[in-house]
Amino acid sequence: MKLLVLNGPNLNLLGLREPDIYGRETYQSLCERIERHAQDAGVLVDIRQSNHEGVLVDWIQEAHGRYDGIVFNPAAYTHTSIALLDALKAVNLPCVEVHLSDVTKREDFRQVSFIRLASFATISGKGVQGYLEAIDLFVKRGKDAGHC
Ligand code: CA2
Repeated sequence: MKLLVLNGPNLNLLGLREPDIYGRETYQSLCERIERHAQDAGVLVDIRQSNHEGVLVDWIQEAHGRYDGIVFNPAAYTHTSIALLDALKAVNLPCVEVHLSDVTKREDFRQVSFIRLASFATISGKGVQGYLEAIDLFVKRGKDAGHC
């Protein structure tokens, strides 16, 4: 199984600002933990981050036929981007939406998620662990479907 892990704007700043909300772990450490967990689970992962909506749209489009699913933390674009929703719908790849913080307990504007509409699960408020659980969900889904 091959998964694309996508991260949206400002997540490259992890560990450098707002540790009370997003934790102390750096973006590099996040990537290392995802890679280690994926390897243990027998899953191939490519991890990418962009601050640009169009770049994320391009990567989702290019994922068609190359990946079995997308683990996606669209960051602030979660709450605004119909373009990302349309891209996910267009490629029709299974997606798990991940948020480090518990968005359900934050500002009103974070209660809307366009990405949720194209995701089979949302994991929120579990920090880096949320990405690892998203990988596990894909593995379980694959097993349930008899693919591995
Ligand atoms: O909780 C999450 O993972 C979010 O997707 C993070 C986004 C936020 O807009 C979403 O509502 C919830 C913000 C990402 C910004 O990341 C930073 C990390 C460190 C310092 C500053 C920003």
